[in-house]
Amino acid sequence: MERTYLMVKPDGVQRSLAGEIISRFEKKGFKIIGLKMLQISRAIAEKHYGEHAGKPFFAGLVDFITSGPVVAMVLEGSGVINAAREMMGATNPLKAAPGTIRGSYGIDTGRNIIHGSDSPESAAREISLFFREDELFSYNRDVDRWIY
Ligand code: RTP
Ligand code: MG
Repeated sequence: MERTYLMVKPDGVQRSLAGEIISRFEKKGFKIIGLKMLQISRAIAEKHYGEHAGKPFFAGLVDFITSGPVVAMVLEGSGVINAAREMMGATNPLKAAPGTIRGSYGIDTGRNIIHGSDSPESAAREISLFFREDELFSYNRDVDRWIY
């Protein structure tokens, strides 16, 4: 089964949106296999957002993502990487479709509430950056026969 890394950013935690966001993915049918709150160090933030190093918004992005606790999770399910990106909406919340997470709750690109892996390669990299193997759970849900 496909896996993705999702993270409620510091603004989402401050705005009490963590539960609402987790709930959307649970109701969709995706399985939570890892979940925790943490505050990201600058070193980990710079690794996580390494593809953006050198861009004008990089320093501000690292400042922001390390500014408070985040809620990190790993979700499992068929097509979950792209489906989660669709449910998040466009990077700029003003361009994100109404009903998406960013479209529903955000305004500013630098305060866009949630992160999600954008490819199988980044999902694998980000999952291993934030979760140890023994923090990821393998379990069966009876409801899966009503989802798949
Ligand atoms: P994310 O990685 O956080 O899930 O967001 P994303 O894929 O939708 O967007 P990405 O291009 O990877 O950018 C990472 C984060 O950097 C901030 N950003 N600011 N000012 C700007 O032009 C700009 N562009 C990107 C956003 O907070 C974005 O989520
Ligand atoms: Mg990205």
